[in-house]
Amino acid sequence: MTELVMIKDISQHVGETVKIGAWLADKSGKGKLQFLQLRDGTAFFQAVVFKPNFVEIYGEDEGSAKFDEIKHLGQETSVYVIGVVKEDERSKFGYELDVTNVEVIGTSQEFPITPKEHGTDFLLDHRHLWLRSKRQMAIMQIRNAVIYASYKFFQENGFIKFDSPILTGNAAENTTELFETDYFDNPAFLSQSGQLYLEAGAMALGRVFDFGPVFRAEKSKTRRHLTEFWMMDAEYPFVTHEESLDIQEAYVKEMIQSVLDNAAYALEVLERDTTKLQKYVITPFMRVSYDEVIDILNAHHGEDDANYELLKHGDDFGSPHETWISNYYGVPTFVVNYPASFKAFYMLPVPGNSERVLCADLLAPEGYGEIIGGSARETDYDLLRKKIIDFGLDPKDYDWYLDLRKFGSVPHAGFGLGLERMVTFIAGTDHIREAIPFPRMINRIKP
Ligand code: ATP
Ligand code: AMO
Repeated sequence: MTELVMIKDISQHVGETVKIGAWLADKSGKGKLQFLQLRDGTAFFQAVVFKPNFVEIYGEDEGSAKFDEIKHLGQETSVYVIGVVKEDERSKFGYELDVTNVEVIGTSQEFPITPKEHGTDFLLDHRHLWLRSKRQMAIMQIRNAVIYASYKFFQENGFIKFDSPILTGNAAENTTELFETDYFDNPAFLSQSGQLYLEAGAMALGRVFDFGPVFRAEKSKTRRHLTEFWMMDAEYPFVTHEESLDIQEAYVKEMIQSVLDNAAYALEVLERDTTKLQKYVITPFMRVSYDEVIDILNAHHGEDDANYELLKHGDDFGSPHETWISNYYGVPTFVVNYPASFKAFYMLPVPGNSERVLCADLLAPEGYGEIIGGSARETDYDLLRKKIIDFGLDPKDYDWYLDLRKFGSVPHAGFGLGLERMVTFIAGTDHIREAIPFPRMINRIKP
């Protein structure tokens, strides 16, 4: 018996003697009993040490000494624990380990994260240790399930993974949010989105996707913004905007279903209401236009808010409006055809209405707000070049991107999904900082 059993698989070993490599998350008990809360990254689980068993196995002196040693182990001591797996209804997990031996691997100093109240800054300063908590483990497992589902969805639907560069010479999105760096005495920028490169990929390989870190010098401190986050970008030729929304909807549903199937324990730890998640998988997403949304907000919002200022068609709406809209529909909702004036330069105008563009933001329900931004792309060389100039950008920086419209330009569309926003939504947590192992925010770059 040399192979370690992972805690998540313990139910497959009822009646067997197993060996677990774990850390001691907590400990309780008195007299002849010690309850060890073990964690190995896959789950938390209770092991029971009963002194008379130890005396029976090891004799009075050695058995008592071993039991006393276990009684004094500190939180986060690393151990091999050997024992027999038993079904036990009293245990939250449904199973317990009847311990026959504990081997200490590494002792632990006093662990700084105690069950007492810690402020957010303290926890973030200790992020390298905070990650060991049950809740953080659960969120990281959901993140993993979302990543796995993303690769699966795209690979199974004919997309090719196409990696865009992280060091770039031009802005993809908003020039005020660029991180600049020195590139051999010339300026370079950290990528905000792989989209422009993916468009080149789509013209070469057809359906492409990219999954990597992107960077935005976000000045605002909100529950939904990081300065470094992971974006899932996809781009596809010969696809209409409506078909693009179909792809996005299928993708989001598959991610949610995959978490329900593969991270059930994590959802339980987080006490996530899974009936809501199931509903999002089976219910068609809403599709409403920006102009309808303005009317709906104006019609309903004044009812409970006397200070509400009417929105004009053409106004950008903010995060409280987004929250209200996504709660109003109760399912993920695509808001389509925003004004061109506050969207990116590369978006294709709505046929017959140059003031609106064929784009969509997908708003998650339950107040989680935008999780996807996407659009159909301008295909005409002259119109795109004019847009670049109108947006105050230098067409020379985009010569390679403009080239894509010179050699067999085709209708194409794509989208970008913020991984951490998706994870926050599926996990049902409050703040995006817990959805990434080491969050980068305006005042935080350590650890
Ligand atoms: P566990 O799941 O290990 O029993 P937990 O429920 O405290 O621990 P954490 O991952 O530590 O889970 O964090 C849960 C939330 O509570 C976080 O959003 C954090 O802001 C806060 N928090 C975490 N740990 C503490 C603590 N020791 N004291 C106070 N607040 C905490
Ligand atoms: P957009 O700018 O809307 O679109 O970004 C796409 C998605 O990325 C996420 N996101 C963020 N997540 C965390 N912190 C941030 N600071 C942050 N900013 C954005 C959101 C958002 O929906 N190139 C286009 C996509 C495209 O059209 O293909 C783009 O980047 O979930």
